[in-house]
Amino acid sequence: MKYTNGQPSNVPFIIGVGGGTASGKSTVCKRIMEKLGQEAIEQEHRRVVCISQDSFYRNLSPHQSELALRGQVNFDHPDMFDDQLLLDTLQDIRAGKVCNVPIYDYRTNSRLSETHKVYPADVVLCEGILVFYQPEVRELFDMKLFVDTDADIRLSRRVRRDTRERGRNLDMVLDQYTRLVKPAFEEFCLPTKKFADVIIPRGADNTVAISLIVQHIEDLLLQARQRPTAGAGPLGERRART
Ligand code: UZR
Ligand code: MG
Repeated sequence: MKYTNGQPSNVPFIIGVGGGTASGKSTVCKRIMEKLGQEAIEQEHRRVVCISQDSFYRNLSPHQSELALRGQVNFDHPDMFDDQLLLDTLQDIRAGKVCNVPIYDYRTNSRLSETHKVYPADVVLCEGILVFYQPEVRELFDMKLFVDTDADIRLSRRVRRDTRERGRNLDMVLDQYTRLVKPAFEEFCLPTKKFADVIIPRGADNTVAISLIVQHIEDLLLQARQRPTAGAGPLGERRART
């Protein structure tokens, strides 16, 4: 939570969650949401919301789409993300606006025509492999977590996930991993670990770290409820409904 003149302000607290592919970023966020009882609440009424950098992958040209089907596009490179759209979205989130976030389809490597709405909340989690890469985006986070999971565990998870959920075959996953994913992790993602405030070893298996973060978020939510402005303005109205 931000303080202005010693008073807590209505600006949401934004937590960045970085880390290598299949390190457990999405699962860490899911566990946090579950433990805070947010998953059971309708989207519109949640006090904690989660967005993913994957939603901000750029649309590919027809030629790039063809290459992507053959595993020849480097999706782990920072240029693949629409940083401006992520930046604008985070700024809108800070301003308490309802945002439309693209929905990404990993099977076709493209954005779906529909978007999903992100409603104002007190705490926002933003997860992705390169969320700490661009300085302008990085500066918007009030807290930075880095999920640090061994490379062999990440690779085995990635193989399972990409073959089961993302329509890939084993050869393609392994080839893409050694040729593109691993070098990009070392060049672009790993160096961002130094920006983290908290490093979470073992990802979602680290229940102690998750509990500590949940405790911290609960404190933030409690402070948000005690704000003098509670009951007025968009956050107050939303809180009144929950
Ligand atoms: P996480 N990715 C795809 O596989 N297909 C796409 O269309 C877009 C992204 C992968 C991307 C990256 N790399 O490693 C991963 N590749 O999604 C990031 N190749 O997702 O953080 O959940 O692992
Ligand atoms: Mg993920």
